[in-house]
Amino acid sequence: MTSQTTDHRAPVRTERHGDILVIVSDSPPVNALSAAVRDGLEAAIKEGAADASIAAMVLRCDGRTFFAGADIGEFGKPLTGVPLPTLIDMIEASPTPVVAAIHGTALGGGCEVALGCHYRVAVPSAKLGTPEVKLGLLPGAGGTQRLPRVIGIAAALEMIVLGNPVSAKAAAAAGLLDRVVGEGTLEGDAIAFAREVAGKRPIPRVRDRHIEPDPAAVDAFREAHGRKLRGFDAPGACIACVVAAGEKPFEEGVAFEREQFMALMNGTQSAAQRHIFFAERQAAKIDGVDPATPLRPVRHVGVIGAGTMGGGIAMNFLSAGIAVTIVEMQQDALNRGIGVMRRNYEASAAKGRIPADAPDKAMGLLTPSLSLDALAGCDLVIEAVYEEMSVKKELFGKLDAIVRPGAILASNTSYLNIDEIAAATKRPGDVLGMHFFSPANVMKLLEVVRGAQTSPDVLATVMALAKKIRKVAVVAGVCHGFIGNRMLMPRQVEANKLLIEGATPEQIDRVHVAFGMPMGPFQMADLAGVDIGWHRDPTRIENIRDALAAEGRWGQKKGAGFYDYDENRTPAPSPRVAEIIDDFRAREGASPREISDEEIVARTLYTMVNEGALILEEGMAQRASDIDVVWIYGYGWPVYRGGPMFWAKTEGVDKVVAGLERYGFPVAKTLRNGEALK
Ligand code: 3H9
Repeated sequence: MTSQTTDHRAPVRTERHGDILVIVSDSPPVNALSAAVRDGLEAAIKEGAADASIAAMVLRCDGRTFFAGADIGEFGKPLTGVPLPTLIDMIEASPTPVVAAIHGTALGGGCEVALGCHYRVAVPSAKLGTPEVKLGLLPGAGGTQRLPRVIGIAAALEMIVLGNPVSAKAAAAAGLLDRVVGEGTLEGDAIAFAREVAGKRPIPRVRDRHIEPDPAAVDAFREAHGRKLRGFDAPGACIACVVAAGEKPFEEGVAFEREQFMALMNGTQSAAQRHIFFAERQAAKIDGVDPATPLRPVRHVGVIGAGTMGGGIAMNFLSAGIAVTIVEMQQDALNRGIGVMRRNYEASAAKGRIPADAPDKAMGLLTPSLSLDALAGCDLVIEAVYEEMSVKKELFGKLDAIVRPGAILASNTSYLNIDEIAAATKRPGDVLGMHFFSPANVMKLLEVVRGAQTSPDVLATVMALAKKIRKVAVVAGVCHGFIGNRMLMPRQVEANKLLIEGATPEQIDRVHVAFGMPMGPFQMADLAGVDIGWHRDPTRIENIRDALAAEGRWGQKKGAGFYDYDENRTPAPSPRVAEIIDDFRAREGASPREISDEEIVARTLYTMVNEGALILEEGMAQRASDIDVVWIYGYGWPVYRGGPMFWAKTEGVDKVVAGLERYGFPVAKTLRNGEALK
């Protein structure tokens, strides 16, 4: 076997293995199909096609993955190099067969390249997918036309419109792979496969396959998934393209796909979703901390509190295979907490979301205890106890004496001052905040609160650990409510004032839901509990919330809050709440007026942006995009609006500033000069 290697510095090289030309892309970290890669592939395919001694070509990638898609960083910039659709057409038109040899994740344009190849083989651990919809796009290099021709309309809808990748096994079963090869022998196996198929004619081309329309599959898909796709532009365009694949000749389908792709690419939603893709990755970077900082090992985690929060926190680690000791004060509370955790796991297994043996595996890593002493050997201890400074300080003082030196001590507080908590220990450098969001085993956001004395390696360790437990972590500074809850406050204050001035809870919630939030501020209060943070004195009624709490209108759990609920928890406007609001209006001498939706937006959303700008000015967030990540992953801000700071940019700084001024809010300096939105 001879092996010749061409230019080593280029991202694409060719190697001859007898009559097989192996084309290798080496463009770390993920072999994104940048202009240089596309040009290199074009040259390599031409080389193979022009050489009569080459019987077949194998296309593979070095590094951790096959092409993970088009280079997202190139989007929105002038096109250079050969366009991806042209390259894929060229591969498909090659008179010499091309075999895609896949490992890692063949995503988006990467999957489309594989579909342009004449054959596809992959290792068992490989995944294939078209996640463009998550970037507000659709597979725009022929993917919407080729994929349905290979796996059928119904399966293509699942992959293209939901954007979730499939395993090699599933891909092979669906006909997307011709063979699953050995895990460690991809290149050799792909070459052997290429020799098997080299002489077969005609060369199979996906574009030549014919499929029938399948309106029943399209209706069933819409029925099953329509609700969760509400507000997004891309899924509808994806569906239209897949439908076109069944109805139009290939070339016409591709032209339709191109038109739809360009419309999405030039729209605000995709810009917002691309912004979030990079923002999420940027959030992991810590200002002023060397990325090479050695991390502390975290093999055993302690959690204090087995309530909803503590149990949820513990599950994150157990699911990631990390041992947890959980401590409660009373046996029955401990038993209850552990029972809830097990039932949560079993429900996931019953729905097929995790393997059948996963609940036992996870619960096998859990050690319950009634004593803090059981935490002595932990590498990280997270407390999730009552939100009261004196309680936390006492606990941290005790932990300091019990837990081994060098272990990290974290508080799950949502508001309290981490520096004050750290001062209760002799190791303030090892203390920080880990603010999980409820339900903690589900919500992706983790605010990591950096105290004045938190050591860089402690912060770096916890940020890396967050990725391991599949959270999106954002560094926050010490301030009341950190990033997320601090921005919630002006929204809450204004929403309450608007009620007095003439709005209804229904109107305010409707504006928020129409904006794309999963629920409005009053629906959220009812879900979380109107009594949360209540002073518990029914005779002390200072605001509408106090009045509701005093009457036992604690929200959904009581069947009454800002809304009345029936037994299915369906909300209805409450005449009693209207009376309470009227009482307050009378008490404050306010005569209700017509409130416009525009005023609600300015006073409840622009004020959040303003608070975000203050948070940046004070250095409590590292960058504006971190604030966006907090709101997307912690509070359900619609991802197609890109988070509050990105959204404010799309609204226009001038409009936001004018809106704030119209209603008398002092405008943050960096919002006024646009710096906060950069
Ligand atoms: C598309 O293909 C459109 C076509 O249909 C039509 C075109 C005409 N481009 O996530 P990680 C960077 S749209 C540029 O931390 P992991 C990423 O920013 C594309 N950069 O690693 C990060 O940079 P940094 C469809 C990219 O191991 C670094 O690589 N494809 C791209 O956790 C490591 O990333 C997708 O949507 C890219 N395509 O996960 C797939 N991908 O180190 C998007 C990654 O500076 N990618 N980077 O922060 C992914 O889902 C994950 O990155 C992947 C690896 C699963 C591949």
